Amino acid sequence: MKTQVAIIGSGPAGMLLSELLSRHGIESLVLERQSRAHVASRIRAGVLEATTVEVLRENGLAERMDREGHPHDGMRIVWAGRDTFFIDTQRFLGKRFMTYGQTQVQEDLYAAADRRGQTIFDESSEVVLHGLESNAPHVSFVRGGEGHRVDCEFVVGCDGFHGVARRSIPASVLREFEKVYPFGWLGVMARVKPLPDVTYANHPRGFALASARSEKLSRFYIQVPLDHKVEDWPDERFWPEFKARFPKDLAEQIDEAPTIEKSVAPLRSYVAEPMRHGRLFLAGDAAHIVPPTGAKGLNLAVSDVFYLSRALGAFYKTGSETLIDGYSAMALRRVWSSVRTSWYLTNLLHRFPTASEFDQRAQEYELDYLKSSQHAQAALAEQYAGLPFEPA
Ligand code: FAS
Ligand code: PHB
Repeated sequence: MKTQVAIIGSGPAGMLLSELLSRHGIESLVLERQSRAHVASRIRAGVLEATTVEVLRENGLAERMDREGHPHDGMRIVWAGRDTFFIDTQRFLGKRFMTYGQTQVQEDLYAAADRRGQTIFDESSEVVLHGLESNAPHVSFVRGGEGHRVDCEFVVGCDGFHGVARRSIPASVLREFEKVYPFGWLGVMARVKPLPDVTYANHPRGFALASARSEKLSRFYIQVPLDHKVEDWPDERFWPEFKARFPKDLAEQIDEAPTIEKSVAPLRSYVAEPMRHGRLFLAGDAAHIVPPTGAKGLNLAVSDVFYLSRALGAFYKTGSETLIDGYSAMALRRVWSSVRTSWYLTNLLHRFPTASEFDQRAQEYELDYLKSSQHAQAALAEQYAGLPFEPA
């Protein structure tokens, strides 16, 4: 088989990339390890930055999002059961963000791929990348018990943190930066009305987050110790603990119902540099992971893909390699900005088991400063709503 761009992974990065490339008239082929049903069933992110919303709208991918998604003027921070303030992205920046599930984004991307006849080889195993330092790379894989080969001009690793692409970059070239946090998040989905705002809580009992999927479906999270599993958190334990971490006036607004999904995820910050090696590019979780506190993971996948599709579009249209040569540095400027913001919010809002009294005091005075300073709130609002893309 031949194609111009071989994409590894059919998550949001891979599927959005195939869409944007097709709009540049560039042919691609997607290789995915899992079944389509498995990929479509994953429950993950829920906040779309203003820039992500723009990319989806400008590429005809936002009809359902605009119908079912919920725009927000900002997000709320509450802490220690007393103080509360609103990071008003609309007032500071004239920008709103959207709550709309990654699960729905994935479905919309698959539907668009079907409409344009995109080639997606699900359940492909033993994917191996070859000739990345040549001008004629190829990808081998096994599907339906048979070996296959795809000759291409570029390979893009959209295969997530545990994928094969990043591991195909020589260790002598790759630089990795990592920070692992001493706690995880328990996430649940429940058919109850959401709070009015996406609300982050810092409480002596630990972090909690109330978010939304629709008027009748909420996504809730609490910080849990690293060794906790879903089994440790039956509903009868989750609901009182979750509500205990919010001020009384908000806790009273939280209805209870049987949870319909429950998962525990560890938290880490991770960046791999460079995001390009020869004819291989990395995009999305293949290159970076952020703690979900800043709601950046999915949005970084979108910004990587926006930059890369623009760069490949210029290459195929004019032969210029300027943007593909500059892709890694440009993508990493936004990646590190989001990585820092996610790290900052994780430190601000969680209770660290090893925190000293000094650490705790410093955290509380940072919250006091954020509550009292419009400048500090504007800076956080700018990061949370999503920085503008850099011009080509
Ligand atoms: P993905 O991991 O989504 O997709 C990679 C794809 O590549 C997968 O389908 C995988 O099957 C495939 N693949 C892997 N190896 C392969 C191989 N060798 N061959 C072929 N295919 C291969 N972000 C937020 O903003 N907010 C959140 O609340 C949030 N919660 C999360 C919860 C969990 C449990 C996880 C894991 C992530 C969460 N994230 C969250 C981050 C998440 O949304 C990612 O940022 C987003 O899925 C990134 O998309 P991709 O880069 O496409 O990677
Ligand atoms: C979500 O809606 O799933 C969500 C919202 C905000 C976050 C993380 C997850 O920071």
